[in-house]
Amino acid sequence: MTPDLDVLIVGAGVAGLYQIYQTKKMGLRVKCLETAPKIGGTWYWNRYPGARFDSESWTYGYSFSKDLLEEWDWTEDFAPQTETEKYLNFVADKFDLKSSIEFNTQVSSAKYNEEHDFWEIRSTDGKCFTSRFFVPAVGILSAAVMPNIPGVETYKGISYHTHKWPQKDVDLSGKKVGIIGTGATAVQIIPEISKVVDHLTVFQRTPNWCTPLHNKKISPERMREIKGNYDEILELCRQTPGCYIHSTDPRAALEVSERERLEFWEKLYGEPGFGIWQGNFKDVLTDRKANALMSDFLAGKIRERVKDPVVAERLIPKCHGFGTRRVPQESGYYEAFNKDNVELVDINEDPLKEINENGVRTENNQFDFDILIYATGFDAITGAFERIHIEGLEGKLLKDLWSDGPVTYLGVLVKDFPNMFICMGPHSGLGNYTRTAEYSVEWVSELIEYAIQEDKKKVETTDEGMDEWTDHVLSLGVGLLANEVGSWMTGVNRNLETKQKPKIMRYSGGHPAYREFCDKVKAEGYRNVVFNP
Ligand code: NA7
Repeated sequence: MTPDLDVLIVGAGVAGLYQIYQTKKMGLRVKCLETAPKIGGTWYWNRYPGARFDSESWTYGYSFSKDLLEEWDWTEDFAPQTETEKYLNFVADKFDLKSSIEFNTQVSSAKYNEEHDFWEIRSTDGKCFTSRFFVPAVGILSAAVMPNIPGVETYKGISYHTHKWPQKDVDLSGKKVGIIGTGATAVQIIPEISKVVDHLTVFQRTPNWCTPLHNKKISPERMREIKGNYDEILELCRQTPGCYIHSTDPRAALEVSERERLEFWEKLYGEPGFGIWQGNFKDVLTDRKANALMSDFLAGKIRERVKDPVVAERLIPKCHGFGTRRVPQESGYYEAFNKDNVELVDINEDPLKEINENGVRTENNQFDFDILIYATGFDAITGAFERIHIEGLEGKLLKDLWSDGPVTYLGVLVKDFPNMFICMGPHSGLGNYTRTAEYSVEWVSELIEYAIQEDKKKVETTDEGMDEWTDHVLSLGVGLLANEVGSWMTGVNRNLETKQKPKIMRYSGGHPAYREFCDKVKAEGYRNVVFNP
């Protein structure tokens, strides 16, 4: 029995779209299943006010087509969601990718059929697709999570999770609004909606170290200049650990004078984007003393910017150092708390008791709302994979295999799940998403091409491969302060019983080293990959 398809991709986001492009280029039969009615993934779903890039727009676009680079104009250094969604549609139309996508199709299970050597992929509406190769490109931040607060289902007003923000405009003007969460999403939405709502109550459990985005418009002249420099920009991204334009400073914070240190931090604080996180002194993210000094510097900034000293203290993180959780990039976040219509409730001081039909009840107060916003994040990195029943050989489930943390070879292959090639999952080289996704898609596509050319029915890894890679990822992660702290980056979600302890979820050797490793595996005839076992 031959399968309907050569390659079935799940997810039409940044990675999935490029995987369609590559698969079509190889002349294979491809289909992509997408839950949403439109393409875009992250950039389709997260359409809340203020949603925008934290990576420079002109480093985020696809690089595989010179024409595309030439044809597309970014209008802001950190493009808003609307522009990015438009960009992805432009790409999909230009390369005729949409005709390969089945929209409104949510995958519920993927099971390897051992008799026929193909994957059977089923959707919630009862369809079944068979495919030789299965490429889940489901994203690391796509499984949204509601808070486990008692009574959450009883609220009678309007409520939205930021990830499921409606297509239509939401009129927040003159409304009493509550928002739960103060992660990167909340930090984008709060200043934006504080301009229109009658009153905004922010429920904060853990403050974050937020740094200024310093977004600005891109003039047509500057865009022309950027286009002329794309080769250099993309090469720079290739060389930096996270594929951003920012790269770690070779100096150590503890080796330079206090004056030099503070001057450098002032400079970084005044510059756009992730430079302050990705381009800081080399010891800031690994040395507790250096990290504490940097955190003190930022605490000073919060105290300067927030007028009420009590509110300022609430906004200063006390339980984790700078950069050990994802650094939210802000545009007027701290100033929002200087407004009369914005109130910060620290739920450590006044614990959140329940959500009821009118709003939120804390130990000391009842807060009634017209609209309640859940900016409560995701079951990150592995969540979207685990929401699909993925069953490999002998009934083995991916979810069970990963219950103690992910195990993979290169973040791509998993033993006993033949012909499944994960695109941008745990333990892979993550960073500036498009830059890193392009590499992963190309590596996977070459493996598919090789298997087809060599007529290898089944492609798998070995126990040795998974042990080697998983040990390597775990050893690289030791010493990075972020891996000791609970956050989505370490797979912690306090709403989920099984996700309470930090784990090393990301490859932290830097993308150049990741590429070097994967290139070498290929050059060695796909070491630790077995064909037709
Ligand atoms: P995050 O960064 O995971 O933030 C979620 C926020 O919601 C965070 O402040 C949580 O507090 C808070 N939260 C979650 N559940 C609860 C409950 N039950 N009670 C109170 N507060 C809660 O998600 P984002 O969407 O902001 O950002 C995700 C990434 O998407 C972002 O980093 C970008 O890369 C894009 P906690 O910190 O757990 O105490």
